[in-house]
Amino acid sequence: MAKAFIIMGSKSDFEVASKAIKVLKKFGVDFDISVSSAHRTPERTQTLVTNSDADVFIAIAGLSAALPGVIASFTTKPVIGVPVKGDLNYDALLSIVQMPPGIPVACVGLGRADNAATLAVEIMALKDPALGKKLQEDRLAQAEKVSKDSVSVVEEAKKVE
Ligand code: RP5
Repeated sequence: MAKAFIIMGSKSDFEVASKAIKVLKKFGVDFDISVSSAHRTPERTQTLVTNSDADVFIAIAGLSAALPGVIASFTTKPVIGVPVKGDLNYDALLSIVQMPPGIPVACVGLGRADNAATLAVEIMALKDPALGKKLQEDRLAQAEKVSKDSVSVVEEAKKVE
């Protein structure tokens, strides 16, 4: 069974991580979760990654946000980085995006752990048709919501004076 591994640089990243947890649970995807820092616990990070049987890593980190890159240095499995917003808007985002050639990580928007989880599910669905079907159903549900929202704004627009 496919599995994701959510690693966050600090417990303070949990609010962002919970968005990924919600999506993985929605799709019924198994996951491990842990706190480990690229700088504070480098050996622990290496051990977690090298001993993991996960298919995809979701790495959540703020500030210098080295965690996704460090995880990628220990595995050839896909790593999706989630930059956490801090005092500066783009520090973590640019840090995660700017990997050197040959050691890529994917990077989603600031705090967008939900998208990281959806991307992880899409990767795992390549070898899992049942999961692929769930993704298609989810896309359909999103499209239906847009249609409903469109009908409702037409009604709302009539009330605006
Ligand atoms: C990063 O530093 C963590 O990912 C977190 O986003 C940020 C602050 O960490 P704490 O000081 O809250 O532990 O490494």
